[in-house]
Amino acid sequence: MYTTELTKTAKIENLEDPELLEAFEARVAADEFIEPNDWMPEAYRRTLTRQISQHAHSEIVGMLPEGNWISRAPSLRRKAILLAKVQDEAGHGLYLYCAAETLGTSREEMILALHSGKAKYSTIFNYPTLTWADIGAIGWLVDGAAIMNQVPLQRTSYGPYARAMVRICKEESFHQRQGYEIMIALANGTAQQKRMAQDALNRWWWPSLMMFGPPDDNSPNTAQSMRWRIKRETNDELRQKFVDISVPQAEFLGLTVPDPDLKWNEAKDEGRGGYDFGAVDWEEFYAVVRGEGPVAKERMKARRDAWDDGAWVRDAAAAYEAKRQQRLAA
Ligand code: BYC
Repeated sequence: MYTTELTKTAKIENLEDPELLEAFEARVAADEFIEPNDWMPEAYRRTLTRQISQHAHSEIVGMLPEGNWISRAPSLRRKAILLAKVQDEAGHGLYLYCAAETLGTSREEMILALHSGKAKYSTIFNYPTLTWADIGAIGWLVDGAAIMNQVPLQRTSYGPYARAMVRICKEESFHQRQGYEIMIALANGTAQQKRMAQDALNRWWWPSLMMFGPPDDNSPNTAQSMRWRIKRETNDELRQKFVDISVPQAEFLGLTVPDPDLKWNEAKDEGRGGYDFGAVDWEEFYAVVRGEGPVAKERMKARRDAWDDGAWVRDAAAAYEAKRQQRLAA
């Protein structure tokens, strides 16, 4: 079981002005957006900073597995599309860092927290992209899981985060389609291409289910985040929806979901039906969260090197701004 900073600060909440807290909770309950200058409980600020910065880090680290394939995409068309997608992820990271900054933590602090291993990023990006089919599977499943998680975040209670999510979701939806289209081409291609597609599905299926986070009964943050409408659906609810949507998509491709326990259950979800699915390997999830994923070291090295290599650009921009201010003051 995780202990988090949030649980530690839960006690501090009691020290906060009860009237302010009550007014805040009433606004959240009325589905009003909380804005940067509004009063908010420290634990709300802290959990949002944690979640939004982790989300921003995921977008930026998420560029790496795909960036790897830009030079090897099988055609000019595929290359142009992949370039645009990777560029979109950079944009998502930037909107999210901006949203997180409105809570009072600087971008530099957030990035240093990532580089020191203090801040997390999505487990999914600690798996390698071995073949071109992985780029299809990432678009289809990883972006598909991301959309499932992010559509409800357009209604999250913190205004800047909700607004950033609107544009991100539009772009993620295009990403998901481009991935599925790669899978369609491979699944309808030669026997070897179809095997590649199946192999990618086998490798990305379970890690994609892990993206939604631990099961609700072992998720220390979900209950409070649902109360404060930071999260609008729980980890397990979203995971179930993802399985229900993705299984027919795999069937359409003529591929097999690598889960022998997968079974349609008519009675599930208050009679609407849904899939029962096998047990996720949570030991693997926690190991990857601890930084033991297959390519975790490589990913962090790439991020730290990019930060170091870009130091001259930050210095030049800061020097330019200082000069501009001097000129304005003169
Ligand atoms: N990976 O109490 P819980 C993308 C951590 S990128 C790593 O359920 P919470 C894309 C969690 O942080 C997708 N860590 O937490 C980009 C917590 O640890 P701490 C990224 C995980 O926050 C490029 C602990 O486990 N999307 O879309 O209520 C290309 C307990 O968990 C993970 C977002 O970030 C994980 N998978 O719920 C393609 C969406 N899961 O910090 C695609 C926004 C859990 O307390 N984030 N942990 O020590 C969220 O919706 C929520 O933060 C989560 C977790 C559902 C992820």
